[in-house]
Amino acid sequence: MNQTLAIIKPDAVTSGNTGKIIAHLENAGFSIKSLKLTVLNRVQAEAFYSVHERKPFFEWVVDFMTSGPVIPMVLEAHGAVEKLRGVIGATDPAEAAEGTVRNLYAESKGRNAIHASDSDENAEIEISFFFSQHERFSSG
Ligand code: 3AN
Repeated sequence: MNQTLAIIKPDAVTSGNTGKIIAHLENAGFSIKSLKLTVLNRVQAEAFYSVHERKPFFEWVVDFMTSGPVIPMVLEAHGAVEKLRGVIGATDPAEAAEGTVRNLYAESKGRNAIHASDSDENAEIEISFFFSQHERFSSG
């Protein structure tokens, strides 16, 4: 079993799609190992998106991710990182495959409903960013 980090973004939380997205992820076969609702400050959002700090959308993404509550969660499944990327779909909802989370719930390339880690290495870093060891459920 592998773990990955998902974040339901402010657009989806504010528009009332949290429950539907969580149901979608569970129906896809993920087991939730940790979850909380929190509000990021600018320092946290800048740190989380630091790999994008030279991109033209960096300020925009920091503004957006601090604009309302987010729901980070640790998800477990076989091949969790790749599986979740498939379930959420492409960054731009116009390109996201039918039935993916972004196809169903994203508004635009920026307001795109959900984040998912892009590698096992980043999953571990991103999980640790949001959850301490004792907040992470382990069945084994
Ligand atoms: P993904 O979230 O699919 O891994 P990345 O890593 O290319 O996508 O981008 C990280 C985040 O930056 C996206 N989730 C999105 O919120 C934001 N982003 C990417 N491209 C744009 C853009 N052109 N305009 C606004 N925000 C963007």
